Amino acid sequence: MNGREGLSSVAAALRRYRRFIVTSHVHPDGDAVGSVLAMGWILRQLRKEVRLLLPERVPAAYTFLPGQELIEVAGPAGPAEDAEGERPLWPAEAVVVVDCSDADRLGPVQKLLPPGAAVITVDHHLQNEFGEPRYVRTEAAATGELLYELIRELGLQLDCDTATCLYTALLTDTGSFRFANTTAETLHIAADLLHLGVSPSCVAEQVYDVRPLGALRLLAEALATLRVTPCGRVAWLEMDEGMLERHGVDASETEGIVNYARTIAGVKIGALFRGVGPSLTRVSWRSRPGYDVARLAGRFGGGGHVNAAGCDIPLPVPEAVKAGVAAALAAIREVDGS
Ligand SMILES: [Mn+2]
Repeated sequence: MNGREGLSSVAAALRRYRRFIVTSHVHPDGDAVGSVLAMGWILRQLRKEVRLLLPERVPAAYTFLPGQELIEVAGPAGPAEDAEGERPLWPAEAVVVVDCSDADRLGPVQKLLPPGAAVITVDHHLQNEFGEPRYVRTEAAATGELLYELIRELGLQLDCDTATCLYTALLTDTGSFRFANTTAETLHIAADLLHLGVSPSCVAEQVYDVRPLGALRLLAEALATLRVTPCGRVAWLEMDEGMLERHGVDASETEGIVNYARTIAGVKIGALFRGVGPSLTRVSWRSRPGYDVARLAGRFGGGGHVNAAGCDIPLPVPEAVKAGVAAALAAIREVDGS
């Protein structure tokens, strides 16, 4: 169920069970972290036992979020394997998956989930593969928007800390309320969150303006690779495997770099090709309204949103660039007709 019935079925499921795990996708972003924290708060308000679990640690930009210290990590920093090489399962009757379209995107979290647990989903991605109960609304700018509705549905009184988590989810998934997914509803919710005491300047400062020096050096090196096709409609940036290490930053600092490729006048699709292995390239896609990069990413087994998507291409960067740029040009020709 994707509409209002989905909302009440999720609310009922949250009331039904007692012990929960709340989790989200690999490479957690502001919406993932903010939504996990907000869902944790909702469950505590309902007097449930809850553990928050992410596949990777919270990126530095989001460590200002209230309650983030409660998030446990399933990856290398998570619980140790026992003698049989098994990791202890987390006892829970239900797993709440927020802002995540399929089980593969849970990464190392998958192995820690009790097999019999019910799965409850709240998400806004296209092609969400989880079953009922679920509340999926793809027009929502952020999962944070859906959690705001859920909080209303449950009749809970939002506090300033949780409002800050939801505001951060909205802010980051809309590119600071600039992307095409920003609606009147998004801004109404944001306004209500400000009424609850959220400081937009403090959140923006923490998210965008407290960066390690290495992140700026990384950006400079990535921008130096900028290329544009002769027709001027596709632009892309490249990063080699050693780039992050050279600047002493983690992958979360690559977030947003792809947007520079799409900024150029005339460019319809921008991309960032990042080598993550000798024969594996991670691609982030951004597009202008009217050009569907979720479908483009889907051709390589990835997905996401219409104007922001990602995929992995099992090729070294130069070959992945060839394949990716050709596919992007083909996608543009389908729309433009030439
Ligand atoms: Mn999201």
